[in-house]
This record gives sequence, structure tokens and C-alpha cells, in this order.
Amino acid sequence: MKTLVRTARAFTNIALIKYWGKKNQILKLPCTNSLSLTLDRFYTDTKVTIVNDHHDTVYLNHKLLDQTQNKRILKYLDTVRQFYSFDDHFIVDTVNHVPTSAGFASSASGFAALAAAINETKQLNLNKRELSILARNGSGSASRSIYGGFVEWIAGDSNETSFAAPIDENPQIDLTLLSVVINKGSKKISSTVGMENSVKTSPFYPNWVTLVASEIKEIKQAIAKKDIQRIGEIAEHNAMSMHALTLSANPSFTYFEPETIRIFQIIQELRQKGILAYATIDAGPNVKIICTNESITKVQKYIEEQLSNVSCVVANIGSGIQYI
Ligand code: 2P0
Repeated sequence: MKTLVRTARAFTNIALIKYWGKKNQILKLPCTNSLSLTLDRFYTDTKVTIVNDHHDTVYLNHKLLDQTQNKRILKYLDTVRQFYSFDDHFIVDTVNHVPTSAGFASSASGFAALAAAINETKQLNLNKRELSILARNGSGSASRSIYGGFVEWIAGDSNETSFAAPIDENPQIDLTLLSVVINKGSKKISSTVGMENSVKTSPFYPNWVTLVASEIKEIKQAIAKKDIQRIGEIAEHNAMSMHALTLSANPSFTYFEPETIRIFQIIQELRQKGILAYATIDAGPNVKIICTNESITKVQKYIEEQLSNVSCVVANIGSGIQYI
């Protein structure tokens, strides 16, 4: 009898305290803990089928990937086979559900969904911690997308001790996110390369490690108190400090574009008007704005009035891995 293989669904996450630097490139062990919020608007659905063959095939959004495009996924499948000592090869069918130009990276939801899909197909019966470890080996930020709500990735110092843990999977908090998309193109310096250059060459990197430790503590207190303003303040400061590492790397680089700075100025103007808005920016030019249900409409209206060439997408708090 053929068993029904379910599709795994994983949602993307936005880091409020960023992961920016590894102490082990192969295992993707980060230099610091990080803390994120899982979002509901962008997710990846992945189904994995075992084939009677000696190679893997990968489809993304129903298109067959060529040998360059599927390289990272094939390498990951080799790692998983080695971890769990099996020889099966797979057809990987993955679909990214992106609201019109949301400006989110897909590696977090992508590798979380792939790890969960392999768990399902191979009946590995992994618990969430083991699943987080497996996802981390694909992409660091994917370790956090196993859970919903607020999530902390504990850096650890080995494969077994580096995993995400939930802080509050279903927080009752008035927080909503506005993603402002400036540029939909892929970035020139990948996160992997950007963080490696920052660790190696920024004179401020040791300070970053100290800063993250204290900001994680502070933001967890703010989350417990549901203090949205404090969450925003800490997240914005942490994001700007991460980007200071790129500017202070040698050679210096930045993910910012002129509109990134403009939106940052607009956010400061909005705050002066008493409207709650705080920025967080990942390894790209797009800005994600932490808002409340009350402020988000005003923030979006103000941005669209000031800048005609950007698009906005609203996201709310999302859940962890699902099987559908
Ligand atoms: C984060 N980012 O915490 C940080 C903030 C981007 C900026 O995690 O090398 O794609 O695959 O582990 O997970 C993006 O890095 O990097 C990222 P790898 P990943 O969300």
C-alpha cells in the first residue's frame, strides 16, 4: 500500500536581533544567538518523493532547476543522507508563495520546508529541535522558521547544541509589519559572503557579539511585557548596528540604496508626529517597518505619498511548520 506523503509548509521570519556571522561555516554555527518573528505572508510548500534513481531532481515553482540553480539544494541533500545514513534520492517539488513583490528572502522558509518534507517522506520522526538543527544545516535563518511567533536561535557550539527554541508561539501582541519593497532584484553580495567579510574585517565585530547578548536579554523582557515601543527601539538599533558592520568591513560595502535611507528618515519623521514605526533591514535594501494595527495605515499612506516607486506589503505573526 502506498502511503500518502504530505507537503510541508514553512513561513519566513524576520530577525529582530540579527544573525550576522558564523564561527563554523560548514555546520553554520553562528557567533551569537538571534531572535525572530515568524510571519504569515510568505511561505514555501515543499514535497519530497523518493525515486528509484541515483540523482536528485529539483523543481522550483513547477520549473526544473538546472545544475547551477540546484547546486545548494543537492549539496544539502547529500548532507542529510550522510547525517541519517540512507542512500535514497529524491524529487523535490517546492513552491514559494510570495505576495506581489514582498521583498523577503526565501532561504529561511525554503530550507525549513525542505527539512520538514524530508522528515515526512523518510519518516524520520524528528522532534522540533532536531528539525531545527536539520534546517540550520541548509541555511542558518531556517532554523528559526520551525516555530511560529517569537523564536530564539541558541548559537550553541556543536551540531547538536545549535537550534531554535520558541519564546512565545502565539503572542497576543499588537504588532504588525509593513514590508516596503525598493528593489526586487537579487543582492550583489549574498548574506553568506557579507557576514563572513564582516566577521573577518570589521574592527567592530567583537562589540557586535557583546551588543547582541545584551539586546537579546532586553528584547525578551520587552516581549514578555508586550512593550511594542521597546521591541521596536531595540530591533531598530540592532539592525543599524548590523549594517554598521558592513560599512566598517574592509573593503566596505552596504546593502542600502538611496530610498533605504529616505525611508529611514521618513520613519523618524513619523515618530516625531507620535506615530509608532521602527525599521529593521536585512541583507538587502528593503525596509521592514514594525507598526501597530493603529499606526500601520498611517505609515503606509505617508510612505506612498512621499515615494512613488516603492510597494508595500502587510504581514502579521505567523505559525510554525505545518503539514498539509
Ligand atoms: C537574519 N540574515 O538573522 C539575518 C539578518 C540576513 C540579515 O539570516 O549563510 O540566508 O545561509 O546561514 O540564513 C540571512 O542569512 O545565511 C540571514 P546562511 P542566511 O535573518
